Amino acid sequence: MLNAMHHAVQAAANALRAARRIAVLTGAGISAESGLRTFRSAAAPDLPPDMQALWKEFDPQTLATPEAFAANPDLVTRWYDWRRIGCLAAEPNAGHLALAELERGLVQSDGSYTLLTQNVDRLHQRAGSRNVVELHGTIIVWRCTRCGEETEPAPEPMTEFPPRAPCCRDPRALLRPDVVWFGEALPDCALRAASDAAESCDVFMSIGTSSMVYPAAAFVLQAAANGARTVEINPDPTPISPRMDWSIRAKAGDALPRIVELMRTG
Ligand code: BV8
Repeated sequence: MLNAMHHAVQAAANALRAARRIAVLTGAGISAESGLRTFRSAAAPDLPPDMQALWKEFDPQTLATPEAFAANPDLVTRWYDWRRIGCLAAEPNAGHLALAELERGLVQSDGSYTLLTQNVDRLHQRAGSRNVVELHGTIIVWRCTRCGEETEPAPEPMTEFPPRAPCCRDPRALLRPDVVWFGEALPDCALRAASDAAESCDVFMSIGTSSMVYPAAAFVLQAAANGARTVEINPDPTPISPRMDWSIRAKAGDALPRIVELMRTG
């Protein structure tokens, strides 16, 4: 690692080792090394043929809306089911595993840890993270558009689009992914947990997010305003980079294991 980066990693590790209360926000970037596309990266040439057009013709932000679902439930549910199968096939990477180890160490020493994620892939939970707040819901669970009943579809591609909801006889009752679309409110409990964590943490780490989606991007600034030290891990600069105590230009899968090792060894 370059000297400047090495210094930032060491300083961040020192601050995290001294912290009693740690909050972390993750975005699609921490799952990139598990093979899952980020929201704003370029279209991927290796998509299956029937998905190329979808990915090239549509900006995810125009598909991740209630209006898109109402207008074309077939297209939107096909896109989400394709992503769901990709999430189920992906494995947690070194970044996910390092965060789970960080949480175990802190909790064992009576500290508190909150992991706020914008990701819908549940890779943090599969890596062993316990206190995970899904700010934008999850693609692994779908819910009835009529009665709200939740279901976890089988780990294989759906065969009916849009999928009918098994819980309601009404033929208009469909299944939709249990995610928060643009223009939809985040769950109250998630907002409260995020705000509480931002208010009380000693260190707030923002990892793998372009910091462009709100209100998720605001929590690190709320933490800084409350006196927390702030760390960012992202290969690219983001709008919050200049305001971080340490902004580490690295992949999560490289920086996080190194930080956790330095926290352990001093
Ligand atoms: C709401 C789920 C109100 C679906 C998603 C101010 C306040 C409140 C709202 C707004 C506001 N200003 C604007 C809004 C509206 C809107 C918004 O923020 N728009 C943006 C585009 C300007 N917000 C909303 O609509 C939110 N709703 O506030 O409602 C309300 C209140 C009451 C009643 C009704 C309504 C809802 C936002 C949630 C939308 N849902 N996802 C799905 O997944 O399909 S957001 C979507 O973007 C994903 O969740 C994604 O996680 C999220 C953020 O993107 P990132 O995770 O950051 O991913 P991205 O690709 O952008 O960046 C990846 C980064 O990783 C890059 O920086 C890259 O450099 C880096 N990276 C790459 N590789 C690595 C890496 N980093 C580390 N390691 C690597 N290896």
